[in-house]
Amino acid sequence: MDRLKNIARQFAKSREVTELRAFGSGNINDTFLVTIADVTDPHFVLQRINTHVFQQPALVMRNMRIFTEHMHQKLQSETAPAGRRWVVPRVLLTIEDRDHWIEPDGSYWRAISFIDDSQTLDIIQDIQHGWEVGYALGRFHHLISDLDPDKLADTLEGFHITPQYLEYYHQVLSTHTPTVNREVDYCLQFVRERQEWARVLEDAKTSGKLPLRPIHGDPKVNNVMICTTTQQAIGAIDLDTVKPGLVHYDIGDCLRSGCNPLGEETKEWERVHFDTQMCRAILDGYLSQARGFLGAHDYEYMFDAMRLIAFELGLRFFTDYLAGNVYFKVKYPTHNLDRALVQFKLTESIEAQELVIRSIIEELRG
Ligand code: GN1
Ligand code: MG
Repeated sequence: MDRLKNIARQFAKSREVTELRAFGSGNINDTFLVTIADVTDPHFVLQRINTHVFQQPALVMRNMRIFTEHMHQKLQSETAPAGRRWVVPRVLLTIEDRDHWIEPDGSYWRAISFIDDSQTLDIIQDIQHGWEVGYALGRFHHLISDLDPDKLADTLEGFHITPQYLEYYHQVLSTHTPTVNREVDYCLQFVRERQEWARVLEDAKTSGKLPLRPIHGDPKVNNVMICTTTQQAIGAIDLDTVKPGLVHYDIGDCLRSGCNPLGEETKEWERVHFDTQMCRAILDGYLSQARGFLGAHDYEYMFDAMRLIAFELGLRFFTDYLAGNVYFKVKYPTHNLDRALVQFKLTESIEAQELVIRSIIEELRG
């Protein structure tokens, strides 16, 4: 704890660090909420960037600066939707004016401002929350849509490129022999049956149907800040994967996360299902902001995006279980297997409701 406080002091500058506690439920970075002796600004967020995942943390910080600057300019230059506020977290600097702090053991730390009067929720609460989560993604895409994607570095190569996750999966399978039980068998077969289709978004990208745009990369439910007074979405956090990609990765991720009422950490994987009512609310919120920049192909691939990103996350969890839990943080050895089962069940439910989901998309595109 003393060591952590000492790191926090680099960003607190002359203000005393009075409290520090673990914060949030991220699977990659370690996050802490720091309280300092400052009446107007008493908190900030301290994070250790996982450099096993983000091997070039300096690029992550550079992207974050470019992105934040763009957002602030854009917010100043246009009128916000009526009665709405949107907040972009600030990168805090150290005593030496750096955007990071490196410990003697090589660990890489950064700090960002805390958004007051707001919270994030791990599981979707109700239809209104769903609409707000969708709105947040739409607003985010709108605000970032005129940022030249070439200005952003690729901080995580292969992120959301499903065929590459499949390649890695086969590599892991060839060197690690899993103990086969009912669950593992279900997963192995699940992946086997969907391998060909898994290229769907990459093929659409290659053929020019879907363009590269700046994206968030990780717009799951608990990365949307909700104002505790108005219950409105007021920002998107976790900006490490802001980089060029397909908005479909984001749409799929937002929906696979928001339409799973049991949440991605449930142990009751056999009860997992995709809630189409929630899908309508999230898409409605999203399209209220995003209609302006989406074209016919974008709508055409929305169903595949939902199905694919749920499948892909299941594949990533399952592969990590097989590889010995080297990527995602786990609380017990079969944690990633349990998480994979949840995503595969969700994928199955999306597949079973294809017609309903497609008709929701058709109806909402207007
Ligand atoms: C990881 O660390 P966290 O929880 O924000 C992962 C996402 C997954 C998510 C699943 C860089 O995000 O892609 O969707 O877990 N981030 C990275 O909860 O791999
Ligand atoms: Mg993340």
